[in-house]
Amino acid sequence: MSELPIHESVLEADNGKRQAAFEADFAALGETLDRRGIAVDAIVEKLRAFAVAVPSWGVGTGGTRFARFPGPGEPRGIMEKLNDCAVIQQLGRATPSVSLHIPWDRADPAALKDKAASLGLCFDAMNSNTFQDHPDDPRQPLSYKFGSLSHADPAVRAQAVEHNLAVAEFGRAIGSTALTVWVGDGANFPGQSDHSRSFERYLQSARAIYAGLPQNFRLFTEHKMYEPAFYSTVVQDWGTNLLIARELGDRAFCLVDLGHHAPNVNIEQIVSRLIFAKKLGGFHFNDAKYGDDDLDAGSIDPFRLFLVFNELVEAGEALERLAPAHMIDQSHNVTDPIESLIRSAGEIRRAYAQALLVDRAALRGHQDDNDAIMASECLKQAFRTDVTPILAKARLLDGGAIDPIAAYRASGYRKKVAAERPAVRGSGGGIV
Ligand SMILES: [Mn+2]
Repeated sequence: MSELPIHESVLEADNGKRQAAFEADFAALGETLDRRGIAVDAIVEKLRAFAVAVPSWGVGTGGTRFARFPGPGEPRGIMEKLNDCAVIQQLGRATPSVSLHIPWDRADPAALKDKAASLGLCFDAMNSNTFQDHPDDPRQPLSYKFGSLSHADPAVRAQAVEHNLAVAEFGRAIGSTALTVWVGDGANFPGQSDHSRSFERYLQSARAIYAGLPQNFRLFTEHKMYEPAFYSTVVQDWGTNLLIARELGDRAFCLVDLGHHAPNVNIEQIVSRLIFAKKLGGFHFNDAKYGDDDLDAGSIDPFRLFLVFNELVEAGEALERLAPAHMIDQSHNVTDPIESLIRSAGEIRRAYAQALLVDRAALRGHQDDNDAIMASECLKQAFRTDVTPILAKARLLDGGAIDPIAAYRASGYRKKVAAERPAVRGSGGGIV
């Protein structure tokens, strides 16, 4: 039944080389945590239960506004993308689901379901696309150049609504239970569009999508400060996003993409507010230095990622009721996308593990005593703890690799698929 892409012997050999050192490191960390009153095995079990979805578009090489440099062995369609996603899951054991993007991943739903099942994968939230035109789709003849859900022309809005409902229906057929909507609608110049009227039109369209969703679906709306619109964006921040989610109803939630905020914005506080409002729908994890850079999660500011998870752990039961979706949303320009996604999934779990180590009773005591230094140190102690052996243990117990990137390199997978998948010529910009 299993068609896993990496041969078991490769995994065993690589793990075998690392087993003794790993065991020693894990035991040492267990002792350290024991002195802090933390049972290491309980942390391992929580990590094993924590999954994050891989984006289908993430396994291809991304680009910038200037150029795209294709990598060897790029997947040529959704079935090959699923093979690559299976490598990430087989070695990292943190990514059992894949988030699809329509129309890029359109295929026969039954064939998709069978393929995913054979690889031990399932499908997470669906993503619609009304930020580019679809000349090959007879159902979408109108252009989104000047917007989609908020477009001035009701015919364009209707087309965009229909596309979203078709994506949800496609998702229902493959077992997905959520639709993520991000629109690039906005203006490049003051006066180009009216802030109020464009938002009202957006809401009207969003209501139509919400009303037409399958009963078991959640709707995630994603805010983004700028790009492609450079003056104003219709769903520009979490405040507007919260308005939308509240306006639509109980199954509408806000999606937080970490790269979609102004530099230095306190994202963890936004997360806290959305939990308070019971409207945190999920995340698109990535990292950024300047804008929506879509770099590997935790690669620029791991402390911020930790602080986001600190809010999630702090929320406890309130978060369990919300059950936010965890998804990666990245673009890989200079790395092997499989390696980047393995690394990101690991870093996301690392932040979660570190957040689980925070002594919450002590932290509250320091907060109530106004002891700023000790409260801050309480977080820093958890963040400074090297939880690498815990991550490895969680992977190992689920049949993964102690060092997944090393095992991937040892497998020769990229070389093998490069021979099977002819190189595609570089195209223009490739930000997704
Ligand atoms: Mn995103």
